[in-house]
Amino acid sequence: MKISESDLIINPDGSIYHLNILPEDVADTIITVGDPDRVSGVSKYFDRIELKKGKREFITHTGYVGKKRVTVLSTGIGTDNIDIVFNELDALVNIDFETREIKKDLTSLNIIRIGTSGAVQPDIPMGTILASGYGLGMDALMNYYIHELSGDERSLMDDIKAHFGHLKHINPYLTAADEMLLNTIGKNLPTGITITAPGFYAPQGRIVRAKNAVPDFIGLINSFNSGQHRITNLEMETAGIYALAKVLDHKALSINAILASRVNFEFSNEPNKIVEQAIKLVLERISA
Ligand code: R1P
Repeated sequence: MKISESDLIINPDGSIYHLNILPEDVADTIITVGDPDRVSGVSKYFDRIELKKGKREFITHTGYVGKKRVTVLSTGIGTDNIDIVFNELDALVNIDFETREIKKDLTSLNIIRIGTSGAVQPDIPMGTILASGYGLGMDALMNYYIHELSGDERSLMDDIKAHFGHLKHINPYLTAADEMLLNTIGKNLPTGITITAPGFYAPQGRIVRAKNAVPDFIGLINSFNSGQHRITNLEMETAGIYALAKVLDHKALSINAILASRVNFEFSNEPNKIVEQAIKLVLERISA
């Protein structure tokens, strides 16, 4: 079936609407970062850079790490942007832009987020590089997609709903990391449930001047416990990445550079160093 020109917008030069890149510009291994400036922080380690393109907050560099072709792409902040990035990446590899039809042979991308995050457990210090075992979304993105849970996700979700059930305005969603990526790129890293919030201040329990509707948000999330599962950190993209990757049959892993301890009320004085360590670790493991 032909996908309409308003459902999937292709620019006159054949590039996809927001990302502004062509199908051949995308590698099968993709690193996403939130901050557009972090794209060159990753591609400076490439052995060869093949292309640099961009539009708005979506900057793309594609090149080689050893023999591996890798794309690094900035998403900007939030799961509303993840919706755009994931649908457009998927279209670039799985829709024939000439016929506007879904290809017969589908491509499953390996997508690794390198992002920053705050820890909510006292034993996870600033400087930790953490792999998200699960993404737990407190945002509304997955109210708009059909998202099926595995048996493990369903039973963990039941416990999450019991814990957060009194927050009537939130309909949380949960997705596990891709197991293969977790066991390779995320090997031996601390892991846990990452909460994805629809904002940075009250939605992450920060108190500045406005009055927060959810009292002691950090206490509420770090007291959750289900078997060996606990909530370790907070950020703004992982749950959307995991859920949309699953819906679209891609593989995803989120690697978090922990810059803040929300329980010790601290923020790192060397955030760039921690992000750099996360970048180097991911690139070493991608090319191994
Ligand atoms: C907020 O400052 C931003 O930082 C974190 C959050 O997820 C949010 O995008 O990640 P990035 O550093 O990857 O953007």
